[in-house]
Amino acid sequence: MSLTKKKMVDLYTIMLRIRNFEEKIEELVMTATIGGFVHLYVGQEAVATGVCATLTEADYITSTHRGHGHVIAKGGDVKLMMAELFAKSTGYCKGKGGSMHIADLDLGILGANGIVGGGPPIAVGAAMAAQYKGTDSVCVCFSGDGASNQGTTHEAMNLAAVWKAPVVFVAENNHYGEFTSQARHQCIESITERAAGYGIPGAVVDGNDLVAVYEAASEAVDRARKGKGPTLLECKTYRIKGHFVGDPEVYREKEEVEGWQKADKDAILRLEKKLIDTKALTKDKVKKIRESVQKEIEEAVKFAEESPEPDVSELLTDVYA
Ligand SMILES: Cc1ncc(C[n+]2csc(CCOP(=O)(O)OP(=O)(O)O)c2C)c(N)n1
Ligand SMILES: [Mg+2]
Repeated sequence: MSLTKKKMVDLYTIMLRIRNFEEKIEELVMTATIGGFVHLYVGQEAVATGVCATLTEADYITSTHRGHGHVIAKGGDVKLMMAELFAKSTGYCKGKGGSMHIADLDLGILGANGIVGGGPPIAVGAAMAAQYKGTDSVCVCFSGDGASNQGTTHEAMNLAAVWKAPVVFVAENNHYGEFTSQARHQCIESITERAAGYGIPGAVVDGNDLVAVYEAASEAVDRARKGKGPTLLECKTYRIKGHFVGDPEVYREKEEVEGWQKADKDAILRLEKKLIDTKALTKDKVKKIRESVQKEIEEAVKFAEESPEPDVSELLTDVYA
Protein backbone atom coordinates (compact mmCIF):
# COMPACT_ATOMS: atom_id res chain seq x y z
CA MET A 1 0.00 0.00 0.00
CA SER A 2 1.60 3.29 -1.01
CA LEU A 3 0.90 6.73 0.38
CA THR A 4 -0.94 9.32 -1.68
CA LYS A 5 0.33 12.91 -1.60
CA LYS A 6 -2.77 13.95 0.35
CA LYS A 7 -2.19 11.24 2.94
CA MET A 8 1.45 12.32 3.25
CA VAL A 9 0.36 15.90 3.91
CA ASP A 10 -2.04 14.63 6.60
CA LEU A 11 0.76 12.66 8.23
CA TYR A 12 3.11 15.65 8.02
CA THR A 13 0.44 17.63 9.90
CA ILE A 14 0.25 14.94 12.59
CA MET A 15 4.04 14.97 12.98
CA LEU A 16 3.96 18.74 13.44
CA ARG A 17 1.12 18.38 15.95
CA ILE A 18 3.30 16.04 18.01
CA ARG A 19 6.37 18.32 17.76
CA ASN A 20 4.45 21.47 18.69
CA PHE A 21 2.59 19.75 21.52
CA GLU A 22 5.89 18.56 22.97
CA GLU A 23 7.65 21.90 22.60
CA LYS A 24 4.73 23.60 24.35
CA ILE A 25 4.85 21.05 27.18
CA GLU A 26 8.58 21.68 27.59
CA GLU A 27 7.91 25.40 27.90
CA LEU A 28 5.10 24.83 30.41
CA VAL A 29 7.23 22.55 32.59
CA MET A 30 10.29 24.81 32.44
CA THR A 31 8.21 27.81 33.51
CA ALA A 32 6.63 25.69 36.29
CA THR A 33 3.18 26.34 34.79
CA ILE A 34 2.55 22.60 35.07
CA GLY A 35 4.18 19.98 37.28
CA GLY A 36 4.85 16.29 36.94
CA PHE A 37 7.52 14.23 35.26
CA VAL A 38 7.51 14.46 31.47
CA HIS A 39 9.40 12.62 28.70
CA LEU A 40 9.26 14.23 25.27
CA TYR A 41 8.93 12.50 21.88
CA VAL A 42 10.70 15.21 19.84
CA GLY A 43 12.72 13.61 17.03
CA GLN A 44 10.76 10.35 16.95
CA GLU A 45 7.55 11.68 15.33
CA ALA A 46 7.85 9.64 12.12
CA VAL A 47 7.75 6.36 14.06
CA ALA A 48 4.40 6.81 15.82
CA THR A 49 2.90 8.60 12.82
CA GLY A 50 4.04 6.13 10.16
CA VAL A 51 3.02 3.11 12.22
CA CYS A 52 -0.38 4.41 13.37
CA ALA A 53 -1.23 5.40 9.77
CA THR A 54 -1.45 1.69 9.01
CA LEU A 55 -4.02 1.05 11.77
CA THR A 56 -7.79 1.47 12.08
CA GLU A 57 -9.76 2.60 15.13
CA ALA A 58 -10.45 -1.05 15.89
CA ASP A 59 -6.73 -1.73 16.26
CA TYR A 60 -4.86 -1.27 19.53
CA ILE A 61 -1.61 0.28 20.65
CA THR A 62 0.32 0.08 23.88
CA SER A 63 2.61 2.95 24.70
CA THR A 64 5.44 3.91 27.04
CA HIS A 65 6.53 6.63 29.48
CA ARG A 66 7.34 8.67 26.31
CA GLY A 67 3.80 8.32 25.06
CA HIS A 68 2.42 11.67 23.85
CA GLY A 69 3.41 11.02 20.23
CA HIS A 70 1.74 7.60 20.19
CA VAL A 71 -1.51 9.00 21.56
CA ILE A 72 -1.60 11.89 19.08
CA ALA A 73 -0.75 9.63 16.14
CA LYS A 74 -3.56 7.20 17.06
CA GLY A 75 -6.03 10.10 17.03
CA GLY A 76 -5.96 11.26 20.66
CA ASP A 77 -7.45 14.66 21.48
CA VAL A 78 -4.76 17.25 22.28
CA LYS A 79 -7.21 19.27 24.39
CA LEU A 80 -7.88 16.30 26.69
CA MET A 81 -4.17 15.50 26.80
CA MET A 82 -3.26 19.07 27.66
CA ALA A 83 -5.95 19.19 30.37
CA GLU A 84 -4.53 15.96 31.84
CA LEU A 85 -1.07 17.49 31.99
CA PHE A 86 -2.59 20.53 33.70
CA ALA A 87 -4.19 18.09 36.24
CA LYS A 88 -7.66 19.39 35.35
CA SER A 89 -10.93 17.46 35.65
CA THR A 90 -11.50 17.58 31.86
CA GLY A 91 -8.30 15.61 31.22
CA TYR A 92 -8.11 12.05 29.93
CA CYS A 93 -7.78 10.67 33.49
CA LYS A 94 -9.76 13.51 35.10
CA GLY A 95 -6.44 15.09 36.05
CA LYS A 96 -5.28 12.22 38.24
CA GLY A 97 -2.96 10.33 35.90
CA GLY A 98 -0.69 12.82 34.17
CA SER A 99 1.68 12.32 31.27
CA MET A 100 2.45 8.64 31.83
CA HIS A 101 -1.11 7.34 32.17
CA ILE A 102 -2.99 8.72 29.19
CA ALA A 103 -5.33 6.19 27.58
CA ASP A 104 -8.33 6.34 25.25
CA LEU A 105 -9.97 2.94 25.02
CA ASP A 106 -12.47 4.11 22.37
CA LEU A 107 -9.49 4.76 20.07
CA GLY A 108 -7.72 1.53 21.00
CA ILE A 109 -5.07 3.41 23.00
CA LEU A 110 -4.48 0.99 25.86
CA GLY A 111 -2.37 3.44 27.77
CA ALA A 112 0.96 5.04 28.33
CA ASN A 113 3.01 3.12 30.88
CA GLY A 114 5.54 4.23 33.47
CA ILE A 115 6.83 0.67 33.79
CA VAL A 116 9.60 0.10 31.24
CA GLY A 117 8.70 -3.20 29.54
CA GLY A 118 5.15 -3.00 30.89
CA GLY A 119 3.61 -2.64 27.44
CA PRO A 120 4.60 -5.92 25.72
CA PRO A 121 2.60 -8.29 27.96
CA ILE A 122 -0.45 -5.99 27.68
CA ALA A 123 -0.07 -5.89 23.89
CA VAL A 124 0.08 -9.66 23.62
CA GLY A 125 -2.97 -9.92 25.88
CA ALA A 126 -4.93 -7.50 23.69
CA ALA A 127 -3.84 -9.35 20.55
CA MET A 128 -4.85 -12.69 22.05
CA ALA A 129 -8.23 -11.24 23.03
CA ALA A 130 -8.78 -10.11 19.42
CA GLN A 131 -7.74 -13.55 18.18
CA TYR A 132 -10.08 -15.27 20.67
CA LYS A 133 -13.02 -13.06 19.75
CA GLY A 134 -12.39 -13.67 16.05
CA THR A 135 -11.99 -9.98 15.14
CA ASP A 136 -9.20 -8.95 12.79
CA SER A 137 -7.81 -6.30 15.15
CA VAL A 138 -4.08 -5.98 15.54
CA CYS A 139 -2.11 -4.55 18.46
CA VAL A 140 1.05 -2.52 17.99
CA CYS A 141 3.42 -2.47 20.94
CA PHE A 142 5.69 0.58 21.03
CA SER A 143 8.73 0.17 23.24
CA GLY A 144 12.28 1.45 23.52
CA ASP A 145 15.78 0.04 23.12
CA GLY A 146 16.08 -0.02 26.91
CA ALA A 147 12.79 -1.90 27.22
CA SER A 148 14.04 -4.50 24.76
CA ASN A 149 16.29 -5.83 27.56
CA GLN A 150 13.45 -6.37 30.03
CA GLY A 151 12.35 -9.91 30.87
CA THR A 152 8.73 -8.98 30.21
CA THR A 153 9.62 -8.09 26.62
CA HIS A 154 11.33 -11.44 25.99
CA GLU A 155 8.48 -13.41 27.53
CA ALA A 156 5.84 -11.48 25.62
CA MET A 157 7.63 -11.90 22.29
CA ASN A 158 8.13 -15.61 22.79
CA LEU A 159 4.49 -16.21 23.72
CA ALA A 160 3.25 -14.05 20.85
CA ALA A 161 5.38 -16.07 18.44
CA VAL A 162 4.20 -19.42 19.80
CA TRP A 163 0.53 -18.41 19.65
CA LYS A 164 0.83 -16.36 16.44
CA ALA A 165 -0.78 -13.43 18.22
CA PRO A 166 -1.65 -10.50 15.93
CA VAL A 167 0.88 -8.11 17.42
CA VAL A 168 3.63 -5.94 15.94
CA PHE A 169 6.52 -5.09 18.24
CA VAL A 170 7.88 -1.68 17.28
CA ALA A 171 11.26 -1.16 18.91
CA GLU A 172 12.04 2.55 18.88
CA ASN A 173 15.79 2.58 18.99
CA ASN A 174 16.50 6.18 19.98
CA HIS A 175 20.01 5.10 21.04
CA TYR A 176 19.58 5.73 24.77
CA GLY A 177 17.92 4.10 27.74
CA GLU A 178 17.81 6.98 30.22
CA PHE A 179 21.47 8.10 30.34
CA THR A 180 23.04 4.92 28.95
CA SER A 181 23.81 4.64 25.25
CA GLN A 182 22.62 1.58 23.36
CA ALA A 183 26.25 0.56 22.76
CA ARG A 184 26.70 0.30 26.54
CA HIS A 185 23.46 -1.53 27.35
CA GLN A 186 23.45 -4.28 24.72
CA CYS A 187 26.03 -6.19 22.67
CA ILE A 188 24.09 -6.15 19.42
CA GLU A 189 23.83 -3.39 16.86
CA SER A 190 20.26 -4.11 15.92
CA ILE A 191 17.50 -5.10 18.31
CA THR A 192 16.05 -6.99 15.36
CA GLU A 193 18.87 -9.54 15.68
CA ARG A 194 16.84 -10.95 18.55
CA ALA A 195 13.88 -11.78 16.27
CA ALA A 196 15.58 -15.04 15.24
CA GLY A 197 15.57 -16.07 18.89
CA TYR A 198 11.79 -15.95 18.93
CA GLY A 199 11.40 -17.41 15.44
CA ILE A 200 9.71 -14.31 14.05
CA PRO A 201 10.62 -11.98 11.19
CA GLY A 202 12.57 -8.84 12.00
CA ALA A 203 13.02 -5.68 9.98
CA VAL A 204 15.13 -2.57 10.51
CA VAL A 205 14.02 0.73 9.13
CA ASP A 206 15.14 4.37 9.17
CA GLY A 207 12.76 5.65 11.85
CA ASN A 208 13.16 9.23 10.66
CA ASP A 209 11.82 8.39 7.21
CA LEU A 210 8.03 8.53 7.38
CA VAL A 211 7.48 6.64 4.14
CA ALA A 212 9.93 3.86 5.06
CA VAL A 213 8.28 3.43 8.47
CA TYR A 214 4.83 3.35 6.89
CA GLU A 215 5.80 0.73 4.32
CA ALA A 216 7.54 -1.56 6.81
CA ALA A 217 4.70 -1.22 9.32
CA SER A 218 2.08 -1.92 6.61
CA GLU A 219 3.77 -5.22 5.85
CA ALA A 220 4.04 -6.22 9.52
CA VAL A 221 0.46 -5.20 10.33
CA ASP A 222 -0.85 -7.01 7.27
CA ARG A 223 1.01 -10.15 8.30
CA ALA A 224 -0.42 -9.98 11.82
CA ARG A 225 -3.92 -9.33 10.50
CA LYS A 226 -3.73 -12.39 8.26
CA GLY A 227 -2.98 -14.59 11.25
CA LYS A 228 0.68 -15.11 10.37
CA GLY A 229 1.93 -13.85 13.73
CA PRO A 230 4.17 -11.13 15.12
CA THR A 231 7.01 -9.12 13.60
CA LEU A 232 9.77 -7.21 15.36
CA LEU A 233 10.18 -3.89 13.59
CA GLU A 234 13.10 -1.77 14.72
CA CYS A 235 12.91 1.93 13.91
CA LYS A 236 16.28 3.67 14.23
CA THR A 237 15.70 7.19 15.46
CA TYR A 238 17.01 9.69 17.99
CA ARG A 239 15.74 11.41 21.12
CA ILE A 240 16.45 15.10 20.50
CA LYS A 241 15.44 16.30 23.97
CA GLY A 242 16.79 15.03 27.26
CA HIS A 243 15.45 11.84 28.82
CA PHE A 244 13.04 14.00 30.82
CA VAL A 245 12.34 17.72 30.83
CA GLY A 246 15.12 19.14 32.99
CA ASP A 247 17.71 16.45 32.16
CA PRO A 248 21.16 18.14 32.33
CA GLU A 249 22.34 15.81 29.51
CA VAL A 250 25.90 15.32 30.70
CA TYR A 251 26.17 11.89 29.05
CA ARG A 252 26.21 12.99 25.40
CA GLU A 253 27.84 15.65 23.25
CA LYS A 254 25.89 18.64 21.97
CA GLU A 255 27.29 17.98 18.48
CA GLU A 256 25.70 14.53 18.45
CA VAL A 257 22.26 16.02 19.10
CA GLU A 258 22.79 18.80 16.56
CA GLY A 259 23.73 16.23 13.93
CA TRP A 260 20.29 14.66 14.23
CA GLN A 261 18.58 18.04 13.93
CA LYS A 262 20.03 18.75 10.49
CA ALA A 263 17.73 19.00 7.48
CA ASP A 264 18.82 15.61 6.13
CA LYS A 265 18.21 13.85 9.47
CA ASP A 266 15.21 15.49 11.15
CA ALA A 267 12.06 13.57 10.24
CA ILE A 268 9.83 16.62 9.84
CA LEU A 269 12.30 18.64 7.75
CA ARG A 270 12.92 15.63 5.53
CA LEU A 271 9.23 15.04 4.87
CA GLU A 272 8.62 18.76 4.37
CA LYS A 273 11.34 18.88 1.71
CA LYS A 274 9.94 15.80 -0.01
CA LEU A 275 6.46 17.35 -0.09
CA ILE A 276 7.76 20.62 -1.52
CA ASP A 277 10.02 18.88 -4.07
CA THR A 278 7.14 16.73 -5.32
CA LYS A 279 4.84 19.77 -5.39
CA ALA A 280 2.47 18.23 -2.86
CA LEU A 281 2.93 21.46 -0.88
CA THR A 282 4.12 24.98 -1.55
CA LYS A 283 6.23 26.94 0.94
CA ASP A 284 3.21 29.12 1.54
CA LYS A 285 1.02 26.12 2.35
CA VAL A 286 3.71 24.79 4.71
CA LYS A 287 3.59 28.09 6.57
CA LYS A 288 -0.21 27.90 6.82
CA ILE A 289 -0.15 24.32 8.13
CA ARG A 290 2.50 25.24 10.68
CA GLU A 291 0.43 28.21 11.85
CA SER A 292 -2.80 26.23 12.09
CA VAL A 293 -1.14 23.43 14.11
CA GLN A 294 0.36 25.99 16.48
CA LYS A 295 -3.09 27.56 16.89
CA GLU A 296 -4.53 24.13 17.75
CA ILE A 297 -1.94 23.74 20.51
CA GLU A 298 -2.62 27.24 21.87
CA GLU A 299 -6.34 26.40 21.93
CA ALA A 300 -5.58 23.22 23.85
CA VAL A 301 -3.65 25.27 26.43
CA LYS A 302 -6.57 27.71 26.71
CA PHE A 303 -9.01 24.80 27.16
CA ALA A 304 -6.80 23.36 29.90
CA GLU A 305 -6.32 26.69 31.65
CA GLU A 306 -10.04 27.40 31.69
CA SER A 307 -11.00 23.89 32.84
CA PRO A 308 -11.91 23.29 36.50
CA GLU A 309 -9.70 21.51 39.00
CA PRO A 310 -11.02 18.08 40.09
CA ASP A 311 -13.48 18.48 42.95
CA VAL A 312 -12.27 17.49 46.42
CA SER A 313 -15.25 15.11 46.71
CA GLU A 314 -13.69 13.10 43.85
CA LEU A 315 -10.38 12.62 45.61
CA LEU A 316 -10.78 8.86 45.88
CA THR A 317 -12.94 8.09 42.82
CA ASP A 318 -11.21 6.11 40.04
CA VAL A 319 -8.25 5.51 42.35
CA TYR A 320 -7.45 1.81 42.65
CA ALA A 321 -4.16 1.74 44.47
C1 LIG B 1 10.66 -1.43 35.36
C2 LIG B 1 11.32 -0.09 35.29
N1 LIG B 1 12.65 0.00 35.49
C3 LIG B 1 13.28 1.21 35.43
C4 LIG B 1 12.55 2.35 35.19
C5 LIG B 1 13.24 3.70 35.09
N2 LIG B 1 13.30 4.12 33.68
C6 LIG B 1 12.42 5.02 33.18
S1 LIG B 1 12.67 5.29 31.54
C7 LIG B 1 13.95 4.23 31.50
C8 LIG B 1 14.73 3.99 30.23
C9 LIG B 1 13.88 3.50 29.12
O1 LIG B 1 14.64 3.43 27.95
P1 LIG B 1 13.99 3.08 26.58
O2 LIG B 1 13.18 1.84 26.71
O3 LIG B 1 15.08 3.07 25.58
O4 LIG B 1 12.97 4.26 26.31
P2 LIG B 1 13.26 5.80 26.00
O5 LIG B 1 13.32 6.51 27.32
O6 LIG B 1 14.52 5.90 25.26
O7 LIG B 1 12.09 6.25 25.22
C10 LIG B 1 14.18 3.65 32.75
C11 LIG B 1 15.25 2.68 33.04
C12 LIG B 1 11.14 2.21 35.01
N3 LIG B 1 10.37 3.26 34.77
N4 LIG B 1 10.56 0.99 35.03
MG1 LIG C 1 15.63 4.50 24.26
